[in-house]
Amino acid sequence: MTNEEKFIVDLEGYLVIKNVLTKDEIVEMNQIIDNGDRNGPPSRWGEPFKKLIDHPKILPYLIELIGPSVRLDHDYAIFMQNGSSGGGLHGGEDGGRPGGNEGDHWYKCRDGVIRNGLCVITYNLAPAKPGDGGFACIPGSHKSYFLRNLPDEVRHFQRQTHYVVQPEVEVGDVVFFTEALIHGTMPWTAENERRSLLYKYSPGHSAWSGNYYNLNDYEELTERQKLMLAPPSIGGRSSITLDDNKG
Ligand SMILES: O=C(O)CCC(=O)C(=O)O
Repeated sequence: MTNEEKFIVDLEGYLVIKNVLTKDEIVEMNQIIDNGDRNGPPSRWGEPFKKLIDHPKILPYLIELIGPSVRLDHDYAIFMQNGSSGGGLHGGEDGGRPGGNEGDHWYKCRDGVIRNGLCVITYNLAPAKPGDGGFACIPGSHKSYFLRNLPDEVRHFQRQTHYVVQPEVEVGDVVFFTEALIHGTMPWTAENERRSLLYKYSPGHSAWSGNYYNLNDYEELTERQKLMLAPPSIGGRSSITLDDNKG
């Protein structure tokens, strides 16, 4: 992760990482999706999807932004057709709503070290051009003290404002965002289907999802993948490292 990328994550709460997936990876995953039933978490759709658990180009970001105990909390796919309606803006440290309980949504930076609660890595298997819809967010809102002041009509995309953005992505790009950021899904207007795979990570001591991974659901896992799929705990965890052969 470069110094500039760290600057952008601190400033805006999200980051577009270009060209993470190769053409071969994209073709293979799209073929599996074309021929498959699209049910369950994508990490169980076969080898190319399992590799995304600890993709070598993404792992350095996870370790730097969530810490060396990072674990995969849950994963799912979003498919949208032209006219799909999406979902309103949400997230933020308290959900941005009175009574919000989004306890795992937080962002902190101390002494130059960034840490987050639940974070998302979105793999894009289809492009989202300006105006297509899909992922949208309010850059910088992960540090806002006034989330509850967000008007409902903005939250539901009924009124356009300059501070809600829909980042452009090309096939193979990844969007990182912290769930402390206000974000949501705009209605999809493109002719092509939206195909996004969301792999969501938490620090090793915490969980957003109440369902933990069952290692028996996977044919073969590396030691590192086993560690990253482990349920949350404080004690008894080995650090995740960039070394392929270790945890
Ligand atoms: O990618 C998107 O459409 C947003 C997904 C979302 O709302 C979430 O991760 O909570």
